[in-house]
Amino acid sequence: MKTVYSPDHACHHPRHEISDGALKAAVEIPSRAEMVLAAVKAAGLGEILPPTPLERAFVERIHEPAYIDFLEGVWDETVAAGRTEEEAFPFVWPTPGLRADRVPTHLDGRMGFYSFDAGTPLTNGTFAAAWSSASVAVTAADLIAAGEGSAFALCRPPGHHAMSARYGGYCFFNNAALAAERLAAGGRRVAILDVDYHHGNGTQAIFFERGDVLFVSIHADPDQEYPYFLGHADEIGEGAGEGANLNLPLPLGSDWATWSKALELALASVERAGPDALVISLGLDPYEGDPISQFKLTTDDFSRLGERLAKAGVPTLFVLEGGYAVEALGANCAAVLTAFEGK
Ligand code: Q9C
Ligand code: ZN
Repeated sequence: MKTVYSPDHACHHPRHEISDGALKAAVEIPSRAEMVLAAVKAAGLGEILPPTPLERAFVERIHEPAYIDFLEGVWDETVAAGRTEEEAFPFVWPTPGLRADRVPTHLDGRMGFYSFDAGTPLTNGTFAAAWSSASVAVTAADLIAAGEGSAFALCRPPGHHAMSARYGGYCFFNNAALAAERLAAGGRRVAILDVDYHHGNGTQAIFFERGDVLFVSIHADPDQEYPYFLGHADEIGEGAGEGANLNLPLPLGSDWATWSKALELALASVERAGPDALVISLGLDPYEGDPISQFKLTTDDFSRLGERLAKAGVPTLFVLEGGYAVEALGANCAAVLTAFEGK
């Protein structure tokens, strides 16, 4: 399996994030991607390729032009406002009862307009890193389009929380959605299976009214876990997308016995859709040792996941999402990918 990787992820290097209402050490940090890269090299997974340049017009199929402009310019605005912190955070949002039909001119208004949480630090190099991450995903999708049976997009920052015009959950561009769009644009039917611990609210929202891309997600119950406001079982899609969205929320503390039952339901739904390509939003945060998550998957369970996904028999693109147990990230990622390869 080929891996697509860019060192430009390291341009996004937050020191802090706001988590549980307080300023904490950031967990979505460059060493995550470096650990995963080292592990795929050590495992001999296959060639490691750089991304090809990404066309803005293609990104605009998923993200609003004004949102792309905002992300591209926000750090200059931050500096121009005289701010000297290493990160910038929003703190006010157009919730129901406030107006969302005007984009404010002030930096704090614009940050709030284009985000949905305060937990996602913007830094000097965020746009460069997020753009490179999206490029990695689309380049890897092109490998599948060219006939590869599998590929790994070593994306950082992650993407599945990003909506068409809102960042959040450490995500800026929705890498998996861009990859799925690339494959769907070639006339393929696409399924996305999101195994990150957190619900992929951005990916769901992007495809909610589309019937050509199935979205299935296994995640912690949003009543008890981030992102809190999406990811329930009654969200089944709308219009042409009705029936093309499946959420499988699980209780905190779920282990492989529980999780693998949801996986079987997820794959049964994928099988019914009969896709030409499968995109896995590969969050490694269901791991028992993850510092911000409360599922109990082991490294061996990640091997079981890879083995089971291979049995689906569909060309499969793995897109890296979350996972914050930095020391175990490489082993867990390699477990999925090498088991998929039957190694
Ligand atoms: N106690 C991804 O895994 N913090 N994003 C939640 C709840 C935000 C996770 C804190 C978690 C975002 C891609
Ligand atoms: Zn996650």
